[in-house]
Amino acid sequence: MDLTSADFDGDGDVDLVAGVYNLYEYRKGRLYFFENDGKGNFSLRRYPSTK
Ligand SMILES: [Ca+2]
Repeated sequence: MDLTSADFDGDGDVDLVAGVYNLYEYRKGRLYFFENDGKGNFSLRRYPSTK
């Protein structure tokens, strides 16, 4: 799993993105986007892999 932080949606708060991959079946990899509400609370926005 990889984790990175940046303001991905441009609202001024630092968000988190976690990438989870499967070495044997790459199509099962997933990307999780945690949106910061500005108060330090993160809401999960899940993005399925599409390719
Ligand atoms: Ca943000």
